[in-house]
This record gives sequence, structure tokens and C-alpha cells, in this order.
Amino acid sequence: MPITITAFERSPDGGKGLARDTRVRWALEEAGQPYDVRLVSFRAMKEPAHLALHPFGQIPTYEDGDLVLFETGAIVLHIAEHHAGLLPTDRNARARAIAWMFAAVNSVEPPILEFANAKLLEADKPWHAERLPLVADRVRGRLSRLAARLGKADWLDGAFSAGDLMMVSVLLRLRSSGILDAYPNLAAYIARGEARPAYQRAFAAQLAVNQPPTG
Ligand code: GTB
Repeated sequence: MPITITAFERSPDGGKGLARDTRVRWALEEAGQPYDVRLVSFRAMKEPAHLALHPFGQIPTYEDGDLVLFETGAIVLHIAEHHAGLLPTDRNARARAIAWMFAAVNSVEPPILEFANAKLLEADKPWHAERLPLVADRVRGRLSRLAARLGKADWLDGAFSAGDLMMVSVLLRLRSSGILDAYPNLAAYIARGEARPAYQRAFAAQLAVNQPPTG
């Protein structure tokens, strides 16, 4: 049985690669692992069969034989631990790469999500105009520190790792906002991630679901 992941039957972003199955597809492509995708509707995600895989009724999930996983951080770490290419072999370098994975989901993604949600879900609130700059500043706070740490390096800690895969995936959500324009080294970092053939394959696969070829 091949690895099976779940993804949106129809992603709200229409195939821009922002739904979280893209980062799992990317990790599987980096690891050279074939996978199947089961598409789920918003309704099916909240039904018992899917809730048995994902307690919060979300995508993506990951199934490999007896193993069922949810949470992209855990899924990407599992893939990285079992296949070459996403984590260094040196023990300390490996621990640092994992720390960057946690930093992506625990320190950088939360303010980005708050910002995305503020724009998407709160635009009609009377306090929106006052709150949005505060939320944007919290994003900039993280980006400034991250940009300073990255400096002129290609990747966060030596060679490309699962830490970079997660960080680039998290930062991609900001691209349409213009916030990244103030951080050219981060914009270049994201572009390097997107240029990886494994990312390109992952992106194309999720796009094919959301924009089936016509004709
Ligand atoms: N922490 C979990 C993880 O990393 O796995 C978060 C999983 C999650 O948020 N899944 C979302 C989901 O299933 C899809 S990715 N949502 C449905 C629900 O909760 O009912 C989030 C997402 C959705 C859409 C866009 N977009 O259109 O731009 C971007 C990101």
C-alpha cells in the first residue's frame, strides 16, 4: 500500500499551493516517495471516518500501513526521519534542523495566521483598521529576526533541510501581502525553496487537483 495523504477536494486558494498538503507533498517529493491522495470535501472532513484520522477534522493526514498521522510538522518530521535528504546525519545538525521545523510552526506561523485571518475574517469589524497594523507588526517582528539570522546564507543552517521546507512553506502565505518586500533575503530564500524541483512537482500536483486541465 502506498503512502496516502488527504487534501482539499477544492482548495479555497484555487491551487496557489497555500493549503497544508503542499508541504507534505513537497517532503515526499524531496524524499522520492510515491504517494496517493484522497480528496475530501469540507463536509466529509467533519464526518466520523475522517475524524478518526484527524481529531480536528482537517487536512492533511498521512497514512502508511498501520500508521496514521496528522499535523504537518509531525508528518514532515516522520518523512524526514525515515528517508534521506531532509535531515543531516550529524546529530547536532539534525537537532538544529528539527528546531527550525518547530520554529516555523511554533514561532513564525502563528503571527502569520493571525494576520491572514485578520484580513480574511475581520475586515467588516469596526476595529479592523486599528487592529490590522498591530498584527502586521507582530509578523514583521518575527521576519526581522529571521532575516537577520539568515543573512546572506542560502538556507537556515547549512544544507537545505526539513527546517527550510517548513519555514519556506510557512512564509509563502505572506507573498501576496507585500510584507516580504522589506526583507529581500527572505524573498530570495522563499524563491530558492520554490525553485527546487521537488517543490515544483508538489505544486503542480496540487494545482492539477484544483485547476483540472480543460479541453
Ligand atoms: N496545524 C495543522 C497542520 O499543520 O497540519 C493545521 C491544519 C489546517 O489548518 N488545515 C486546514 C483545514 O483543514 C487546511 S490548510 N481547514 C479546514 C477546517 O479546519 O475545517 C489551511 C489553509 C486553508 C486555505 C488556504 N487558502 O485558501 O489560502 C490556506 C491555508
